[in-house]
Amino acid sequence: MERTLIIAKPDAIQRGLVGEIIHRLERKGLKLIGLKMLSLDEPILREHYAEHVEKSFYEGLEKFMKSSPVVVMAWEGFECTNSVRILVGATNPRAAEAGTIRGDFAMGTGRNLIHASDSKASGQREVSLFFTDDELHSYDKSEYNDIYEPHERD
Ligand code: IDP
Ligand code: MG
Repeated sequence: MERTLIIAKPDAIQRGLVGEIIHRLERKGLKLIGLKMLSLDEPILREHYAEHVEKSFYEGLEKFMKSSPVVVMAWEGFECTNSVRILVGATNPRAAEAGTIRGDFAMGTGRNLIHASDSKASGQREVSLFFTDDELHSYDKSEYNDIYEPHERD
């Protein structure tokens, strides 16, 4: 099953929105397979945000991501990366649709509450960057019969 990485960023921790983020992903029908709180350092941020390291906003982004602990989560679901990006909303929260996490709760592009993997391949890469195999849990989710058709559960 496809996996995707979510980070509740320092602004979500400060504003008490971690529960809201988890709630939205849970009620969508996604399966939580890993979760931990940690403080990010420069090496992991440079790797995670490799595509942005040369950009003008990177220095501010790194400083912000180190400003308090974050909560990282691995979620699983059929074609979950794309569905999660739709729930999360546009990078600039002022342009994000109402009903999305960023659209409902954020205003600043550099304070957009949440990271979500942007493709199936980056989901796979990012989940293994933040979690060891031992930290990822395999279990049956009884609700799946009511969430998916049989061919979507494989
Ligand atoms: P995404 O988080 O929606 O995938 P990316 O383009 O991958 O957006 O950018 C990664 C993160 O870098 C954003 O979530 C945001 O926190 C920050 N960022 C991106 N563009 C800007 C900008 O123009 N100014 C400030 N921060 C930015
Ligand atoms: Mg991105």
